[in-house]
Amino acid sequence: MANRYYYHWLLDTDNNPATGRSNAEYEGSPTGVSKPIGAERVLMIGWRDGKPGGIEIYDPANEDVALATNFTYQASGNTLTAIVPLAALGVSPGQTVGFSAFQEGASEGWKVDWLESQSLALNP
Ligand SMILES: [Ca+2]
Repeated sequence: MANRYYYHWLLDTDNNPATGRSNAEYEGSPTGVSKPIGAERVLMIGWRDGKPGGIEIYDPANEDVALATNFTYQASGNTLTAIVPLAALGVSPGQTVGFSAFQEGASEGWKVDWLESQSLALNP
C-alpha cells in the first residue's frame, strides 16, 4: 500500500499482431508470451501510496496522452473490473480483438508478470 503498482490491459484493436505495440518484449526483455499481439490501446490501473495513481487509457505509441481517465473500476479478490467507453478503445460491439495484460510493481524489484494473449469477442 505504500508503494506503486500497475495493471495494464493491452488491446490489439485491429486484431493484427503486425501493427501496434508488440507484447513479445517489454523494456528490452522477452515477455515469454507464445502468441504476441500488437496493441493499439492500453488500459492502465495504477496505485501509488494507497491511492489510485494513473487510471487511464492510452495509445502505446503516445503514452503521454490519455484518451480516457478516471473510469469506473473495482477490485475484488483476484478480480479487477473496469467500465470504459468503447469509443476510447477505438472498438465497436461485435468486433474481435486481441487481449493481453501484465502487472508490475515496486515490490520485488518491479517484477513484471504477463498474461498469455487471448482472443476477445466484444459481444453486444
Ligand atoms: Ca494491432
